[in-house]
Amino acid sequence: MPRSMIKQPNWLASHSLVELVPGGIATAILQRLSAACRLFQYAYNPRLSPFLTEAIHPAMQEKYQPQEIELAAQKHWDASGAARAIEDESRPKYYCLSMFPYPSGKLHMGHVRNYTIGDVLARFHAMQGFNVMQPMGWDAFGMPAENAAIQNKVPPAQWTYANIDYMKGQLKRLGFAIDWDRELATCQPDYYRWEQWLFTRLYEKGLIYKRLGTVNWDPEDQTVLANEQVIDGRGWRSGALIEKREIPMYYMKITAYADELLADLDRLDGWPEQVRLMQKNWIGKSFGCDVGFPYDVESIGAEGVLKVYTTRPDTLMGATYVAVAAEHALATQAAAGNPELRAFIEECLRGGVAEADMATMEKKGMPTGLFVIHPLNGEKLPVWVANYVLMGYGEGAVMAVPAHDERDFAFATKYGLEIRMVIASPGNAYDEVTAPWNEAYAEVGVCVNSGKYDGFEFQAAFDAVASDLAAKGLGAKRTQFRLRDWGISRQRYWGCPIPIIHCTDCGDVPVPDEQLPVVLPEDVTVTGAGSPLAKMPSFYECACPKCGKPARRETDTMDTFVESSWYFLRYCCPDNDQAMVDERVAYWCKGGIDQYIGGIEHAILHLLYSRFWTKLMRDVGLFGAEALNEPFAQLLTQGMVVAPTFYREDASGKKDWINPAEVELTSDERGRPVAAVLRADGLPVVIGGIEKMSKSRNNGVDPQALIDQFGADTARLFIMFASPPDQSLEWSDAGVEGAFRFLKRVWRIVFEHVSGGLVAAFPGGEASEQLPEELKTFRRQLHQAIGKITDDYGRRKQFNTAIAAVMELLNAYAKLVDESATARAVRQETLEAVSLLLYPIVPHVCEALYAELRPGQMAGVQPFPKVDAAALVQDEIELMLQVNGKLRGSLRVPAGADKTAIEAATLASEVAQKHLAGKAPRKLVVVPGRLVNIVL
Ligand code: ANZ
Ligand code: ZN
Repeated sequence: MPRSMIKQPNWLASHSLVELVPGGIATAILQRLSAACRLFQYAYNPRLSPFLTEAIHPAMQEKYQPQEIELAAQKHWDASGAARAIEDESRPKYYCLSMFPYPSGKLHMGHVRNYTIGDVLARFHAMQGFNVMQPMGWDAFGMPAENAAIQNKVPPAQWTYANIDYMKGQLKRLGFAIDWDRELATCQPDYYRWEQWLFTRLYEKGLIYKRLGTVNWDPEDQTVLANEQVIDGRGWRSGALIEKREIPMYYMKITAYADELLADLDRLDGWPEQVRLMQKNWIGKSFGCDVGFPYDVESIGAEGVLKVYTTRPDTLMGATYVAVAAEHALATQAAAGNPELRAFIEECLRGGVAEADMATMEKKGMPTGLFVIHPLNGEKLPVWVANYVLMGYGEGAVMAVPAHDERDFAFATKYGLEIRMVIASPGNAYDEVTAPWNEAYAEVGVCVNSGKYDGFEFQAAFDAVASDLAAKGLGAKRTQFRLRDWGISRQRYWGCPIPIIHCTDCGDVPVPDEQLPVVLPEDVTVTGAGSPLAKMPSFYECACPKCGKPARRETDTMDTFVESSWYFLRYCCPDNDQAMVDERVAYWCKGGIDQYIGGIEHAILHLLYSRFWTKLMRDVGLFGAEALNEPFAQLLTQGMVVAPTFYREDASGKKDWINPAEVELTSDERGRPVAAVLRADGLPVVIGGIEKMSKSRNNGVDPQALIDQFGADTARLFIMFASPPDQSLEWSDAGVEGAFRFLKRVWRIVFEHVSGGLVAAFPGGEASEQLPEELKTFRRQLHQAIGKITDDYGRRKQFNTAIAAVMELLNAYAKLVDESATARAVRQETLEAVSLLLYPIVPHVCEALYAELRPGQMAGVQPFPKVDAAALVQDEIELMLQVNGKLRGSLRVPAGADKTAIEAATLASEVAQKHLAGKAPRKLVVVPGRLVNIVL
């Protein structure tokens, strides 16, 4: 067909369809023919797929068929290596990291959410021209594998690898653009050997050391239990009363980095403030003072000083007793002749040591009958044993100031100990008159009842007390951290073996490099009673690397937090069998990993340990010149996935939780559930609250069922649409169906357009000026949406609003009436843009749609749509501006401005301000398109 016969606007002539379609004019015609006539209704065939640059572009399938489209797209991405990340200095890099999963069996909705967020960011940045790396791996060591092994009698390794296999399949089915060449599992020797290697370096540097540590000992199972395996003081399996035991353990000296870990928090401005605060509190730097209380020799029977640590030396004159931890030497001494006290101490020792419980638990104590002397006023103060004093913090003893410390207050009130106010709050009603107190006044203020310190403010009192104590040799200022060294020994099997050999002559000898890795035997039987390693002479019998004599290999393994503290660095170079990391870390991690995404439950330990390991590796010199100080530049903590709960109660009041999938709901007109029945028996079930999806409430929705029914794109779209990434997401079947309907609608819109034949997209720029008003207005909306969505993905990371903007845009699209060739070009432009705008979230369907719109082209490699500045320009018109009917000037307003807008512009004009002089006009007369008259 000669070109002249096709009626087309000027810009089309120079930007013809022929150039857009590889294969030339013949192809273009064929396409039009086949699309327009629909003679050949090809079933969607992946091999003849629109993803391939084949000459014949089959007619678009009318129905949205996610399963076929998604598999075809995935196949194509795999074949083209779309997600492969290759170092390329010429492009800015974007390292997009999601917290790797524990291979528990199958993905849960929290995983799907986490990895979808990561994938959206990865794909968006790729379209923005970044060289993107999105890796994935497996946090593969840990207790659940051992529990499963006991239950199912399969070795933990076998169970773990089977789970990895299955879950990897699920991740692939979700279409995440993961570079699987970088996959790693922490239970593989070629991963953990480097951890062992670093362990030996750190051990030699004194950054790992051995000392006694307290563990939970189950006397019946003869095994050490993790805190979570101790339930009400008893072993979870045996039910035996748990004892505290001291055993040798390895510790990492994280306290040596406390100051740096704290100071660098200030630089992490890409992290949520809340997480920084949690880390800050965890590190817990406190400025305080040691205070010595000389023994009362009469009661204690010896000379000595009881040391306490306080952050409030300004309250020293208000100390009315001292309290020591159950493990404290004075407690032990007093218990010797006091069976009641001994029983109390034993009770304390059995209790959990979880610090979180300390604040809320009931304060309990007993007097020891011992006394100490107040260092400044010489008073005799009683010594108590109290369960709220921790042995591991400060000196294991506190000076108690009930008037100004909540815990001391609760304790003193309970046991009738004296409460003496020494801090007055300026402008507050706290004084002697209001005593007895209802609560402690824990703020700072001005000293009262404090002798020579009366009238001193906090810092002045702090300094004066500290120097008076120092003069007596009974104290000095001291800064300390709450952070403790990290005990990494675990008496478990399924973990990374600690690379130490115990020799009777040479002591603890690190395993030499050439003997690494110390491989964990995988073919074992786990019974739950003690570690299998300790029963395997083939594992623990060895020769001392130093003297060659028979020696014993350490059978403890490392805390699994160790593996997760550096996996993100290994992703950069997983294939290096000569070194832990190499120069590729410098490329990918320069300036920090660009985005880290994961659950808030890892806000403290995992992130802190990862920061610590990064600094350790830096100091061992592993990063070369490009020293990496902090691993994660940007952190996004995703919100919880919550869902309704359903249950039935049995006669004893025990709740039987029922999965939402088994329940049939009846909702009121507003969509709120009013009744629920169990599908199986049609009888009612109770509707519980909305709670975090969990096993214990049986309210998890299986992502697999969702994918099977609607496809991955619907799952991804629903999850991204239901709420912003950092907020909690409420599961809703109606929402899922809505997401599916939306994709069907997009499909139909494109189908209808494509059926009318393809055209070149409207090019924008200068051509915009000639557009009729309707198209101009619509294009303005299109390009405003592009601008907004770009900002939503990039800066705001709020994908729900990006989706909403596309929805609005498509509503406007549906209302377009213009059917001209130009309008078709604008429609083409819009639909191409929509396929790219939605691509990061629903890449499969967008890949298919884009291939229909631009045969032979792939959406994923296109640049993200750009705003056409020309489209944003609003035409202005000029109105005459009169005052009392006399022409006084003119007013420029947007062409489409309504009456209210014109009135506002009038009042804001210089002319109006001058003539009105602050008064309101009597009247404003607007003659649209012509003039405004201000009547004074
Ligand atoms: C007297 C006092 C008066 C205190 C007052 C507070 C308020 P941070 O900031 O976390 O370092 N403390 C010291 N050692 C303790 C231990 N082993 N177990 C439990 N509590 C202990 O907290 C320091 C404060 O915690 C110290 O300051 C001490 O109580 C308490 F109006 O001393 B304070
Ligand atoms: Zn030896």
